[in-house]
Amino acid sequence: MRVFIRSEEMSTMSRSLWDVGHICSMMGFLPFQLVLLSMVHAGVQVFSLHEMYGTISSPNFPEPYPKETEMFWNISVPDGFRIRLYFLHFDLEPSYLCEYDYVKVAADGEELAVFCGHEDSDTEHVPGEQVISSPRSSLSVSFRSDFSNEERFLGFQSHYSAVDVDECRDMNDENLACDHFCHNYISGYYCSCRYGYLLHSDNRTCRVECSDNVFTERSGVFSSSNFPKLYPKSSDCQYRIELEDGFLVTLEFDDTFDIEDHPDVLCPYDFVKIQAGAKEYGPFCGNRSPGRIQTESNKVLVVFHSDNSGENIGWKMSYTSSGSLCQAPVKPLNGHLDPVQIQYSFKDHVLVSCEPGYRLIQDGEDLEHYEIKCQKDGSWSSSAPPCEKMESRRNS
Ligand SMILES: [Ca+2]
Ligand SMILES: [Ca+2]
Ligand SMILES: [Ca+2]
Repeated sequence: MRVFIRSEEMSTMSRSLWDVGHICSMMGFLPFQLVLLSMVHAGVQVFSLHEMYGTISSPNFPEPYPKETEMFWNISVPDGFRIRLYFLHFDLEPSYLCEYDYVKVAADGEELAVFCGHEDSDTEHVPGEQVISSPRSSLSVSFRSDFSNEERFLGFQSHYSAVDVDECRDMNDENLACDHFCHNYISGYYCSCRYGYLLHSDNRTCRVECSDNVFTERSGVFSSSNFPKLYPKSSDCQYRIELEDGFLVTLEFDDTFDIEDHPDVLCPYDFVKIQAGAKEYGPFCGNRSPGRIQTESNKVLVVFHSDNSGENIGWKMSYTSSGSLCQAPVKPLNGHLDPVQIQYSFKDHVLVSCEPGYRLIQDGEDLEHYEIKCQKDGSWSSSAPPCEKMESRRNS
């Protein structure tokens, strides 16, 4: 039966001793306080371990450990490793919730395990075969014995070793995981990308080179890379439509539209922006297609930015262009125009010709055909020359 003072009473005692020391020091008895301090802290021994493996055991092991002992081992290994700790021998004084003597294992300020008791009888609190793994590259072990031991307890012996973290398998943080391929090696890992992609300077995400798309045709179609599959991360893409002066570009986004967005902030992650002359459209993101945008420019720059996370499909757009309109040309008498259209616009060509027996007369010469062009200012290059009867021309 234990008749000793338990820990709470001990700490009360220590505290009152401290108070005595404190009062004495205020009264000028400094030496007494210093002695008292070393008494209170005398039991705690702190060790820093930086080796890749090692042994930690209770004092005097395998002889019984002394009472009133506090020891603290701080193990740290290089980044990219974690620490595995296990016990080969364990024999501490048993107690309810290990409040007498114990071994505590902690990491990053969190308690991972508390052990006490005999290996054979106290299966609840002994480590047994358990292997403790630190979440990161440090781990601390503390041992404490109280002021009495009812029997001879031999203490413990444990071993630790640094093991490589397989970041490819154990990566929980999405913000650190490789975008495409992950390669583990001892003490670290690296990422690589599928063919056609480049590793971003974050060494993690895979970007594409997509800044040199130039379209000079009067109409066309383009989209985010991979559309309608997920678009690449960490990319800044540029699509330029460059048409001659006199054309106006109209853009039409496909209904399938999916760009990472935010419920409260306007397109903070990924976005499409359009610059057309002095006008800007966007930023656009989310799931609603911007639809049709009628620009007033012949030069349009579409910019698409994606950040380093998220999985979205992207966008697709087609563009058309229209030129300035020309009034329908006047058909010469006994002549015809080809093609006949409801509307004529910049760059349209019209071929003027005459009915059989008639010839076009232009500057005193007779011609079979004559071509007129709709110009960028909406005027025709010239008017259609008249058709004259061959007979009358010969007779004249
Ligand atoms: Ca004890
Ligand atoms: Ca590794
Ligand atoms: Ca994103």
